[in-house]
Amino acid sequence: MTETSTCRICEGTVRRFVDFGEQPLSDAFRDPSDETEEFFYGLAVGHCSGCDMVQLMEAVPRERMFHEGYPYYSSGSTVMRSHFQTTAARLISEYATGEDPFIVELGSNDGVMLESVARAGIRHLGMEPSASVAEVARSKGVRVREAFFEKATALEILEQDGPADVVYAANTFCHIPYVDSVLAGLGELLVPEGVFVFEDPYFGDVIEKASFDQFYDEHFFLFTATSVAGMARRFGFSLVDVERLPTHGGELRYTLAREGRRTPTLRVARMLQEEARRGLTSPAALRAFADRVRANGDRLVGELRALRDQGKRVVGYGATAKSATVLNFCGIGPDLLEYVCDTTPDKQGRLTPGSHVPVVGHDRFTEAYPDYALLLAWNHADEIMAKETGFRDAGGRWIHYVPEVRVV
Ligand code: DWN
Ligand code: SAH
Ligand code: ZN
Repeated sequence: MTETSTCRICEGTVRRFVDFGEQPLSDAFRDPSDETEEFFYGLAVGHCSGCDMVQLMEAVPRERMFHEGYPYYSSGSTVMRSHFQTTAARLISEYATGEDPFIVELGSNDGVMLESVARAGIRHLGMEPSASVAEVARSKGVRVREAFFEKATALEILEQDGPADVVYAANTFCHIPYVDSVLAGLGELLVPEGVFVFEDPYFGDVIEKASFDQFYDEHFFLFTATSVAGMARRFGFSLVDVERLPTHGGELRYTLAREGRRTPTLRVARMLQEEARRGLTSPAALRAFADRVRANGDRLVGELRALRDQGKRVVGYGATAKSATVLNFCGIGPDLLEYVCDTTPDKQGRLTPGSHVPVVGHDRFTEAYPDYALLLAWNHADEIMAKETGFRDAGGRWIHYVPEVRVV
């Protein structure tokens, strides 16, 4: 893997700071009878000193990741469902105040957020290229267009529906290397005072928790307030608000408006100051992160091998996209994990990408509790711990690997 690449934001030089080697597509759960060759790409992460953006060194073509077989359904978590209901209520009360408001969502997935907007009778459109999840959203009364959002599709929306008051994107903008096209599209689509609100995993949390599995094919960028403020400026926008969210292991919600149209909140300045003080992307911080990744990976494999040698039953909990990075980077396969359980029907009966651990339904877990469960869906720990008290009562123990390897 090369040591440098060209920055997607400023065309400066991106320098690699961590390399996870060859990786499969994180959401390409394999049919056991599939004999075609599995697709791999080089997963390494770099930092651009020109604009401070953290990004992957290599982009996977978008059609390989987002298509009719995309298996991630956002409504699979109770906590996330309630998060998106609250979000819909806020978007409506803050931005749907005009005569005939129009709300657009990028990456609307199974309609988890827009179903509340549809129910409120507000004009809306979900942009969602993955047919599998778009279909579920439609069945909930959500209006969806099955396409990638970019400048060309933004212009088509504008022509058909007129300008949008707010465009929202959760866990989607960081999936898009072609930000120039998306921000140009937003420049066309939004009303003059319109805003782009988006939330994505926060690099500040990745550094703090060494949560290295936030890096995988779909997560092209890991943003900070500093890098987003710079990116916005470059494309005629400014960062006017920022808010910390507890979702997905720590995220930031950013609000962009056209330059000069809205006054930035105090929170923006405070966040930028805090990031500068923490030195989030300093060479020392990036080096320390890479060291922790290796150390935690080694410890995790060591723990799993020890348990196997003691004849313990160990399984994985949650066939997350993130876990592709952990399992493949650490070389954890069916010799160390009996199965990974997951509530998503589309993932069950398949094998985890690259590492080929069977994915089974949640029933398998409760029918005969294992001795240990590796919490791959660590970002949903509170929700999962609250409902899996039976596992603990049966003497089961959880293996965590974020922020460090712990058995509890
Ligand atoms: O950014 C992304 C996020 C929003 O979703 C996408 N690129 C892809 C996906 O990433 P992920 O797969 O890492 O997301 P989650 O939400 O951590 O995935 C949780 C997985 O665990 C799902 O497959 C559902 C499953 N699950 C379960 O089996 N039991 C989840 C919960 C809460 C449970 O109780
Ligand atoms: N917003 C949901 C889904 C996140 S998964 C949530 O937070 O849970 C990312 C989603 O973005 C996928 O459903 C994928 O199909 C979609 N996506 C990827 N590129 C996109 C683009 N250019 N425009 C719109 N959606 C896109
Ligand atoms: Zn740059």
